[in-house]
Amino acid sequence: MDKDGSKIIFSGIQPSGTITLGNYIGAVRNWPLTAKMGRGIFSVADLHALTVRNKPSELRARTLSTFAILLASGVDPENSIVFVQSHVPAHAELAWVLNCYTMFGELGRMTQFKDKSKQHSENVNAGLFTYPALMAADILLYDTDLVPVGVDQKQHVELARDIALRFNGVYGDVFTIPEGYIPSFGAKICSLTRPDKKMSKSDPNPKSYISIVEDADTIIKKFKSAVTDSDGRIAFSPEKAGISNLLTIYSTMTGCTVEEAVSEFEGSGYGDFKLAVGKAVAEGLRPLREKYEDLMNNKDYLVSVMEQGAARAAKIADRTLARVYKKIGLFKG
Ligand code: AQP
Repeated sequence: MDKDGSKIIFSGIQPSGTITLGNYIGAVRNWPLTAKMGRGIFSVADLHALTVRNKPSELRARTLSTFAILLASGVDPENSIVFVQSHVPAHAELAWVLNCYTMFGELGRMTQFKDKSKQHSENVNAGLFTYPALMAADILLYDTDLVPVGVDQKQHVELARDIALRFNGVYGDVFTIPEGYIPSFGAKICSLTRPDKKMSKSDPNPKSYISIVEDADTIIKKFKSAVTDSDGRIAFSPEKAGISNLLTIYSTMTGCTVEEAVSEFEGSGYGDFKLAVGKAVAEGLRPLREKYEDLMNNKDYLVSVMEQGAARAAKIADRTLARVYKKIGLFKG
């Protein structure tokens, strides 16, 4: 809760690739909407992106472009705070403290840890394991009430709550207990090539995801090659993961219901349907893409917004960290 009683809404995104349609529908497009309920605080979570090996120049470039995408998606840096995680050292500092209040067993049960350990079996590092403690620090530093995320992050938000409750149980009401804000529809957009898996920005196969700033032709081409099934019916059901995913994308991008989309395409072939979904997405993302291109041509502006965002975020975060350090007994002369 903010000083004036308004709700605090916090979320972040890793610059581990270019923001996908999944990230956008499941999380980012809800950020400016939820920010209207109170004060939004949004971050490019670059420290989180270190759990995999990055080429330093690419990580730097992706951090800037992710920041630009957030602004192009409607996050307003006047009304909300938008910043890069590593520019506010309190995140790493509180993460260490919270590591000491997070149980080994809890971290081991995290689905994302299990999935990513399989995916990157050559580099199962301690950061990958303790990622949720850093995410808890991100959230708890700002007395966050709501965390708008996709369904894959639900478990991590729940762990942040558990950590906060455990800490408060020992030291009193230090942290606000956050709640996840998961959209009722579109919280898990699936891969275009493997519709049983979620769409991910770090997927090695670029055909599996739509980057929200790629050109219209590429977007349409990727939808044309999206994996479907062989029964030829346009229907929404668990057995038809590919078609259901495309219906979800179509309805979230056009604002119609799934039932309306199903009746609109009744009798159409898959080819026409996929083309229509591709066109709707390419058209729906056009304003965002144009704004993004403008912003990327104005790096000085982006850097100045980043600096202001970090200063505003640090003011709040440092206060919370000082409160925590005092409660746990760290000596200050
Ligand atoms: N496929 C998805 N559908 C809906 N929401 C999604 N999110 C991610 N994928 C989908 C939501 O996007 C936000 C930012 O995600 P993140 O960068 O913190 O990491 P992630 O959840 O691990 O997303 P990716 O794209 O899969 O990244 P990589 O490939 O690096 O692991 C979160 O709110 C997330 O729920």
